[in-house]
Amino acid sequence: MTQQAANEDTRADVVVVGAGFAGLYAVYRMRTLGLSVYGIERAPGVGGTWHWNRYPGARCDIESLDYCYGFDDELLAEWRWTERYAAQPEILAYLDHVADRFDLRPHFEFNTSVASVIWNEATKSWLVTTDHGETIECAYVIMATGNLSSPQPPAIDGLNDFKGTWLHTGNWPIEPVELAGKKVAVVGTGSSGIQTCTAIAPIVDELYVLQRTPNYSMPAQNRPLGDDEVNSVLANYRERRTICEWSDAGTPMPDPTESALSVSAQERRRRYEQGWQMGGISSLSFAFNDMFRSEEANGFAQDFAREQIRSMVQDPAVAELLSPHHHIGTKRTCVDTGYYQIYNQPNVHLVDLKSEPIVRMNPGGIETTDQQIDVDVVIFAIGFDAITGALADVDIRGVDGFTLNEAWANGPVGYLGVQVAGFPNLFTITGPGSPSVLSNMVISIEQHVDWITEAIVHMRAVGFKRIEATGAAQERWMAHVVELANQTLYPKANSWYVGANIPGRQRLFSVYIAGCGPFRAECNRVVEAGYEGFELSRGTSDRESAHV
Ligand code: FAD
Ligand code: N01
Repeated sequence: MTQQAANEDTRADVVVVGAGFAGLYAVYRMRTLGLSVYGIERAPGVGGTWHWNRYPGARCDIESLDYCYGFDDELLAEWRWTERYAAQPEILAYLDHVADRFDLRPHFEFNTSVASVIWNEATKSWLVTTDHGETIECAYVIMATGNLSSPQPPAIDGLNDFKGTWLHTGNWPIEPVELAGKKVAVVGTGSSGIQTCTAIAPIVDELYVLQRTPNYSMPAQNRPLGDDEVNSVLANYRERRTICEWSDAGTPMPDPTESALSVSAQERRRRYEQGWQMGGISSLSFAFNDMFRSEEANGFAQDFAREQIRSMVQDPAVAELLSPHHHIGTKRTCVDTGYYQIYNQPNVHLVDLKSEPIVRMNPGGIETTDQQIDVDVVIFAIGFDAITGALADVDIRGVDGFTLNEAWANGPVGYLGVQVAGFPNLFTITGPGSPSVLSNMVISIEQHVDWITEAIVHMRAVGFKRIEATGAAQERWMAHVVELANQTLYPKANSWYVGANIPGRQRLFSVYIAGCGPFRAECNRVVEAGYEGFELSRGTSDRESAHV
């Protein structure tokens, strides 16, 4: 942390929490406004998701050429992605490069967690306190804390009795973990579990995959990116980026326009097969426009996916256990390179936790109702307290001591994903009510940070110092978000999207399902309507530096 970043008495115009894609860009944009920025990050370095998730096989499922920043042409031209879907080390190297190229690192206090963020009505400023006991007073707070950054801890009896090593995919050590020749159990078969199992199956002695619910996984059809391909994409990159920004998912794929019910069975199959060859998370969802809306259309895609599983897995009983039966896509679809084929290896054993639940862990490994599984290493790929976890962990108190956890007692709410009513000048990135986790997150992150930056520019231009979403606007917006979601199959699934993976959590589908383009249009409209739904006022903060 340098003096450039914070004033001597630890005041700053803006505190940014988090140094992932969102926090890095937020610091960059705030600095371009001439504001003093104080960044705080729990990890020892930048990267966010890509710092923490170093498990074997971790990689993105949005194409690398789109899962990157678009704000700087020189950055785009100088960075060369080597694969269609980059692996974790490459994405982390990219974010390290961004941090150095734009000199962002000195703005951050690393190895530091924010413990509380308290609004002071008297001074109209925020007091941000860290776990080191330091307090920073600031005019604005940007919580760039991530939607998938709070790993769900394993709650299994006897965990501490286990004599081997246990790890969580979402908090993987920086030091190399030796798995070759070991007996390993992986608990959980979401994206992280599927990637981990696929990567380690060839090197471990025995692999036990403990599956509670099977998930659909699409073939990545990953491949190296050659210079010619990259050059041709970069030659028209602005056009491609604009398409991403105005699309539903934040990707350059054209949004589908036809119903699966409007074509013959033969034509449907042809399109699914075409999608399967194309690969990626949208292999089946880009074929037709009603996969997420129509039980029947979804059923066709499910049948096709289960048929693929049966064709890849030799043992029909194992194939059946691996075959999901929920609406495809309503739990995040996984993307793999050879996942189903690992079950044809003699060292890979599928354990069906539905028929034999875990009883406890013990010194040797995991005891289920049917067997003792002795292993050297247990890898928990059991997911995150998604969307709310990182923010709920911080003691955030707004006007009149109203806490964020009170605001979210009935599920996460927000206005346009950037603010929660009752918390003036505090911004969230890809928060509730935005396309967030259903979009290419980097597209969404840039849009949010740009919107916040423009809002601050506007406030400075007209002499306002306080911006706050109104409760009425937030209520209207969330009602719209929920109404749109209820027209789809998404809310029916027991997914982390609705908080179903956290026992006792109030279910709420808080993601804006209409997608990036319609969301961007609404955010622009709100600005054109004079920041409709936000209260802007002069405030009287005497804690802002002269240039704010
Ligand atoms: P994060 O990257 O999560 O960064 C948040 C940071 O805030 C973290 O470093 C955390 O340590 C810090 N933080 C949180 N709370 C505190 C606190 N109290 N004090 C201090 N620091 C704090 N999205 C896609 O669009 N495409 C993909 O292909 C994709 N792949 C993914 C793969 C994995 C394995 C995972 C887990 C997620 C993936 N995602 C993907 C989602 C991914 O999280 C986002 O794309 C993006 O990286 C989020 O960036 P962020 O900066 O918003 O949050
Ligand atoms: O977590 P998950 P994840 N006992 O919640 C099981 C992104 N991501 O880390 O379905 C036994 O999806 C649980 O079972 P069930 C992406 O957005 C992207 O894999 O609840 N099992 C499930 O199988 C993704 O969606 C990539 O019955 C338990 C699994 O653990 C999000 O991050 C890669 C259990 C958790 O799956 C989260 O993915 C990785 C228990 N007590 C992550 N508790 C890309 O490829 C949970 N489970 C881009």
